[in-house]
Amino acid sequence: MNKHTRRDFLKRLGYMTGSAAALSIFPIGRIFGQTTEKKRPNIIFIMTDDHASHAMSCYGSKINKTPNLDRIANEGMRFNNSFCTNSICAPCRAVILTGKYSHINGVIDNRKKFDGSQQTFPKLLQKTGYKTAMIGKWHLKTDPTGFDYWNILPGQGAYYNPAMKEMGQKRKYTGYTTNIITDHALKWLKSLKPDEPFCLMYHHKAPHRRWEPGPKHLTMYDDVTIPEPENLFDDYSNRGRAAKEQDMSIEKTMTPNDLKLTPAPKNLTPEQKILWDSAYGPKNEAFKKANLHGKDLIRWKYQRYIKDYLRCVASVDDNVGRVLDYLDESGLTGNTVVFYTSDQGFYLGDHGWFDKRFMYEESLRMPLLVRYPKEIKAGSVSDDIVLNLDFGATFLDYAGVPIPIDMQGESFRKVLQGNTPGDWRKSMYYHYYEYPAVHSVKRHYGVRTERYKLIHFYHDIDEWELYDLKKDPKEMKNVFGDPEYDQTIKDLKVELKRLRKQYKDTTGSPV
Ligand SMILES: [Ca+2]
Repeated sequence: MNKHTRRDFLKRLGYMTGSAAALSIFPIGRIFGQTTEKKRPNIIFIMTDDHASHAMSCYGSKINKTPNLDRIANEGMRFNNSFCTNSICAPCRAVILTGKYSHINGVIDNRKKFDGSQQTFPKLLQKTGYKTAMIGKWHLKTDPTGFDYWNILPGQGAYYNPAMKEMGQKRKYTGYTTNIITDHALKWLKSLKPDEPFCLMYHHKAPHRRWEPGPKHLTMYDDVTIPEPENLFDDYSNRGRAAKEQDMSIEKTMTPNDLKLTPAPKNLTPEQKILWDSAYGPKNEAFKKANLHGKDLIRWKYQRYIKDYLRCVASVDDNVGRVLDYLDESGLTGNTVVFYTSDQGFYLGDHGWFDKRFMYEESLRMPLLVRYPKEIKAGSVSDDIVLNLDFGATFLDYAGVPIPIDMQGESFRKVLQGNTPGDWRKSMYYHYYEYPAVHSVKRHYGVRTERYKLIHFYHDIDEWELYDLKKDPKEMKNVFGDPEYDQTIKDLKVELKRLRKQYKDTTGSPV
């Protein structure tokens, strides 16, 4: 729904002002009545932490299989150009909740606290009769608001035997966190009354650093060598200082703790510790004996990292399968919109890196799969640009709830129906702030279109980068300053200025 149709919709419902304040106090649920209420779809928003789309078989992964995630793609739509607006955990979550860029919602980096008194989509859904729940990784420092039920990991949370905070009460659980979060999600789904529309935020910690696999997957991939990305040994020539001065490389940044070369985590039960030690002990012994150096050592580190990462993903895949099975068994599949995404992408050895933050493709791109049999053609694929900014508006659209004018995202329900509006966005705006900080990725903003990406590193340095994604999809050559692209740069700067104005971003240096 674009701004115009949004306004028309508000008028049809009798709102003349369209102000967010008016919307948030009006009991919209009564407008719909009982009959319509029953038809409103349920929403399950599955989000993982740092799961890159190139580790999903439905995106053509060369390194793993994700059969349950693929089910969502096969029965729904897969997005090739779903992007985040600020590639880091807490900011992305705040953008999703509010439908507003970081400079508006206040969470520009992981150090900021989320102001839970502001307008969020769960609050708007709740006011219209939706049951809302937030289960799993939250990472916003303040307690969740707008949820009938919440049970979250404090901070980053633990991979094993996690403490969780349930409606304000701390409790400890025994087991593997990916399984436990799913147990809570299923328990909540089973507690709902029939025909009660619901919205469940089901959020995994996995596969976030330090990639601790569950007992079931500790030895998965032991007998195989995972293919390396072609730019694992990138030397950052033809790039600027930002790429050269980061601190997120597999070679230099990854710690013995990341690589499981240290003793088993202290919080394991004796049974879990036996399994952990029997999995890593012999492999670590072999590593010490091999006495690796140089590229061989980097190659070993990559294998250790990527296998642990993929083991964590395998558990997510299993557990998403449990939820999809439950929806089938309970007859909910037909009337439930299921989203799968991750808070941003991740470097899987690409450019020699792990982590995220940069506007480069691997961390800018979010996986996005959506299934809703009533409206979405099975096995469809979209190249339209959608953003984490759009989720809130899309959920409200499905629920028949007016989208407040001050939400900056747009509903992509029509895109999902295979009927993309002619004026759908052709470019996206990005802004990353967390510097100086861990991983040393300098502040930058930029614009990405179908073919080009223009980035301005404006803090600490003043450097521009331009990538021609058609000729250089791996972004190995900055062509800013190449006369061939003079006009392209002029056009992209105009577009960047327009987007900064549209989204009211006056932070960072002017274009
Ligand atoms: Ca993340």
